Amino acid sequence: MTKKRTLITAALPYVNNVPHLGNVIPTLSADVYHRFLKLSGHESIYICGTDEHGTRTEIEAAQRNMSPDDYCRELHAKILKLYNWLGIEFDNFGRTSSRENHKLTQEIFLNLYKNNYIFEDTITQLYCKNCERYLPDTYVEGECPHCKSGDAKGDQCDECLKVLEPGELVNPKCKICGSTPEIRETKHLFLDLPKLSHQLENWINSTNWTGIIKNLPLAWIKEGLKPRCITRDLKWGVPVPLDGFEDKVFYVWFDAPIGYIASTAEYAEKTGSDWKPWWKNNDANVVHFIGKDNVPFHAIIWPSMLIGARDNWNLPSYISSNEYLNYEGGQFSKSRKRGVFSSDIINLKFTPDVWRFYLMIIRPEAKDADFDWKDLMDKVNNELIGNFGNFINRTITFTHKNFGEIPGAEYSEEDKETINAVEYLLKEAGSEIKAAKIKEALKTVLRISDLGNKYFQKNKPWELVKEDKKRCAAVLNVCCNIAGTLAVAIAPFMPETAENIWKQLGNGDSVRNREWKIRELPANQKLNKPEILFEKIPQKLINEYEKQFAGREFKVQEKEECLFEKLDLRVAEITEVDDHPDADKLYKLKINIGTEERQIVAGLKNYYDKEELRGRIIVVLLNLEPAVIRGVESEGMLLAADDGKNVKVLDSDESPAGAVVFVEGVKQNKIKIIKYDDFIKCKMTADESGRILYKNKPLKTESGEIKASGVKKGAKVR
Ligand code: B3M
Ligand code: ZN
Repeated sequence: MTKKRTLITAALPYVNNVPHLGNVIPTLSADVYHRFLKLSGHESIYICGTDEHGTRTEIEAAQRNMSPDDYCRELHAKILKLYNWLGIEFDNFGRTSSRENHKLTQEIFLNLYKNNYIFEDTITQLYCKNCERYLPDTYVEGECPHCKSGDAKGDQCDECLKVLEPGELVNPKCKICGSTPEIRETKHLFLDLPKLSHQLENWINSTNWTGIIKNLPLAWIKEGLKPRCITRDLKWGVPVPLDGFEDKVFYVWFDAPIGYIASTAEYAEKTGSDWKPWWKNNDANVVHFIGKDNVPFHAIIWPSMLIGARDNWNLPSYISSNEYLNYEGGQFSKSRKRGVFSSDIINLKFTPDVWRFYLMIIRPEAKDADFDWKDLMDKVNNELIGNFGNFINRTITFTHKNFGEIPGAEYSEEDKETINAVEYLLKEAGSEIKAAKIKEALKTVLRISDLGNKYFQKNKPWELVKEDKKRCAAVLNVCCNIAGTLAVAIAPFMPETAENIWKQLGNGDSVRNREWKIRELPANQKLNKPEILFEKIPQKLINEYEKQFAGREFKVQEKEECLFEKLDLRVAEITEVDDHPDADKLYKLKINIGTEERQIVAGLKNYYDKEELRGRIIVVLLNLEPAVIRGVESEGMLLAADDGKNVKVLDSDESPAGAVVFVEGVKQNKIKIIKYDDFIKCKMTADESGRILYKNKPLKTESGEIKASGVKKGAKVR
């Protein structure tokens, strides 16, 4: 941090997605970092915005009968509102569709072109005849050619992080209609990454970075960078300023990072300042906060663009990349209504600061983390309230009652040692934030209040007040100053709480005008009325939220639709049972369906031993969209009946593996891929003898009926 100023960015949220709590991690981390830099007197600005281009926007806008611009403007405002609610303070929150971004994107492109880092080539692309459009990136899915993961997107596999070119996907499917797209040839522009590889390597080697942000680019360079296609056949995007490319626009990931610069330019315009010192001639640090799936774009492609444009652009000084946040052991899923999204949290009973606290204390720093309601309750009730809140509250309440003000003091040796220890911890927390170890820093702040509690407890001011009022005054003076220091220390993480403590301590200004230093509050400063900082979270509320966000399968009322005809249900035999390497409740099963073997993941560990499952005849849903469940591919789903207490697999002893499961009178009309959401609408329940009924008719095969023995009548099939 030798440079005078720092520009901070957080990954630009896609305008179409309501950010879930995992998406909020980089945004919030950057806010903490920014607030800290300001408290330490370092000039910094925080720049972000919405990432608006791409097919998805085009389609969603059309479906609403809106222009992409109107549609994006509306969503942009919505997303900004959610972030504001969380107390995230951007200096500018721009839009990648802005005029400024169009201009800068074309400019940077033309420089790259002039410097011979762009070339033209014909590529094969996926075209969906049914939808009459080329299918870029987010609208195809298929198998990753590298790691074989089943749900790779068109431009990247989230499992192995490899970036993909259109057409590389194995077994691609159109996500709009499910049909298999055809391959067509079109002319496109490429960024010549191989040509830039050497300069990129030198630069990466010159950084003192560690971890993924250094290792990933170096590993890719060693393997040999591939040219990157930077144009797409779409309308909504930045037009390509080159003859012969009038009907194409830039690939979203080409203009998105340039959006950081464009958003800075908007900030400069707003404030009547110049944006260039933030981005040129190495005068400023540029620090990006992102999730780890964005590392290739920020540590390889983006710096290569800036190097190749040769215009004295600042390269990133640091990239803080966080690992993934899971939701209660699985993934967040908007379509399955699983997990908490930023649009939900404003309606729940916690304050923005409580969310900020929990998200930062579990920040997936060194490894993936899990959002877990019970853990949230524990951390808030025990660490935040039991430790931090308790210290502040007992200090201010006791001092207010007995002195009404910050008492004057003569410090003992022990007092001085305590103050030094606090000072040391505060410095440590500061260094940790600077190194983007935000979760560690928050833990260090909690060590300060822990130390305060121990000091309070040891000195027993409630006895001193009767026996030695002078000593009592000194002890409470130390405690008030620790509380004041904590107000500053917690300010980047919990800004409202910080102001609240600061005010209770009798200060008239805002804590944000103060410095990252140990406090020396003036003796005789009048205290304000003490107030409880946080409310304890009751178990009942947590149970409620757990249910509310667990996903569709917990909802009782679901619109009934005849979907049975679409299900491809078959009898299968379990041939192998293994533990899922990464999840306590799951098994990895190999199943034989007569014509082939498949692998599926099943949550049966709490209900069956491996031996009970091996060789067992079961029923599987074959056309469920394949999923990767905590890193293991699952091609289908095993059906079980669940009465709330017992979970039993469906079976049919008489039927051979591969036998089709049907219901008399329902004509089969199977589709290729069925979504879980649609499957779950199809209500199947057990009767008193364990037969499985759909609309009062039993499920069966040519050889006999399907049963689930040992569940109560009404058990639901899932
Ligand atoms: N729009 C968001 C994501 O991949 C993506 C980030 C762009 S940052 C320039 O989560
Ligand atoms: Zn299609």
